[in-house]
Amino acid sequence: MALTALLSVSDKTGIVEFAQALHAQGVRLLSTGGTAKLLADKGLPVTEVAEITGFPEMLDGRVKTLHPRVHGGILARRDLPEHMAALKEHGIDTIDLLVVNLYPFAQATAKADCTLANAIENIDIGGPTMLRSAAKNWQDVAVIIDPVDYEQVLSEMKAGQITRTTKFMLAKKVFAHTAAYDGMITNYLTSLEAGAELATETVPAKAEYPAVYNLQLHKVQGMRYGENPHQSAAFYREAQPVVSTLANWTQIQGKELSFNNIADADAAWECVKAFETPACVIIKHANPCGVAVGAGPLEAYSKALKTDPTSAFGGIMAFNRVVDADVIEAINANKQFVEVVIAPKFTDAARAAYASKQNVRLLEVPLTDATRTLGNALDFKRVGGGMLLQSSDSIDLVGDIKVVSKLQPTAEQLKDMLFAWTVARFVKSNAIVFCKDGMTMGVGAGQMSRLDSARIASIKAQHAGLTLQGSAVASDAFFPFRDGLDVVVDAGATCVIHPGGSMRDDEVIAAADERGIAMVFTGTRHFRH
Ligand code: 93A
Repeated sequence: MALTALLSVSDKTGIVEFAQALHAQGVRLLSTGGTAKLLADKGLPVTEVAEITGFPEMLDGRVKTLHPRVHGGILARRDLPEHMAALKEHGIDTIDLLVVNLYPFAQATAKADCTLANAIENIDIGGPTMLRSAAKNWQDVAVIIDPVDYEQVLSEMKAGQITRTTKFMLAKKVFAHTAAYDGMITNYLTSLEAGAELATETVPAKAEYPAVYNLQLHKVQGMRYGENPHQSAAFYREAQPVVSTLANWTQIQGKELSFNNIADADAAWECVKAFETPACVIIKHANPCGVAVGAGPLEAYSKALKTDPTSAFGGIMAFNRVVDADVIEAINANKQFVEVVIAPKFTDAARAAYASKQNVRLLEVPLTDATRTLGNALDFKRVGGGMLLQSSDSIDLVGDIKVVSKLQPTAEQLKDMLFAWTVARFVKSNAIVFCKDGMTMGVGAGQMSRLDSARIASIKAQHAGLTLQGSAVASDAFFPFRDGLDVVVDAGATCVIHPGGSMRDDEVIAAADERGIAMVFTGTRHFRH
């Protein structure tokens, strides 16, 4: 007996060609209003579902396929004589292939002017119901939710029949899809401003959270391993990553990116984007170990490397300007081994200069002055059994900075302090960053005590042979006591920038005056974990 397929799709991509191929194989076509019309217009013999249910589509299409003649035909177990007898008794035909995709809820709610009423109308009821029926009865019904599967199903049908393996795969896809679809609806509804459900006029969803309920991720690559070799991993990209974020990369050279490569490349890229002037950032284990600005990328690189050449070995480097061969030649001349270099563009000469090091991964990420300050609106952090969500740490340099010391900083000091403050935002807490002349001189990162970060930063500067005399220091949060301040002044700092706001601000300001340094409060804190 001829097989029957029911086709009911909102995304009509490829449906005509698929239906034509089914028809060519002698499959009987059943379909709903819009889909049926499209197929009939193309000259295909198609029966409307309304004809077999004996009911017209009603309630503005809310009830089209919710009928025993549809669900009986899908859900009946072909191996149970009593099921087949029940179908016969009620004059129901089996449905062997179901092709459904759902009302486009994500697209509808992504529109800024989407009303709650409009969102509600885009909640598909009949589609998921059929999908679930067919996926439950996967042994007897092949169910296609994704147009990419049309081809495989067709070729298997041509070869004889759709395999069990494929039918099971298709069923799993359905439950994953309907679960995600319901999740999306839940996220949307819970993201509405309180009371929105009572309002009748346009109710935009909470502007800050669209990225969550519209977050569509696509697997880009599996990885050999995760953060460590015993962990499995993959990279997923958003359907439409914000311009100028790392995920827009084009890899122009090098081995496949690893989990840690991508994490560090992101840290490098976000940090280098924070600078307007030509800058270079070198990252190791998610922390900057050298950041500098210069007249051009070459000078920025040479300065950044000086901060901590030891740590820079095997690092990940980012530039916010086109990289030319002179930079690559300098990297080669320094015998600096790097894992990844990221830039808005590499010139042909730069590529040629790196051609002998095919293992080094070169990534181009589009960047313009206009897109420099754009980034992800939201930040996620996985915790046991849940997820923390926050708006991203502001990209603004500082709010209102306030000089709190008796000594006024010079223009030069102010420049160095603001540079240090920008870097500190990208250093894991507790962060202490010494800078001078547009380069980092010592970075203390990720310590449980600010005092230790201060000590480590000055020790690292010593090891690199740098003098901290006359340097500026940024601290990502306030000094709780004067001891940390004393450490950085002892090391040579003459001006310090930090948020302020401690109970002992008076003690810390008095210490700055006693030591004769300039001190500036930013009023904003930049913890990073
Ligand atoms: O409004 S529904 O929730 N009620 C239904 O009974 C129903 N049956 C199919 N939505 C329903 N559908 C959906 O209609 C399908 O999931 C598909 O997205 C869409 C196809 O409609 P048309 O063929 O008229 O374009």
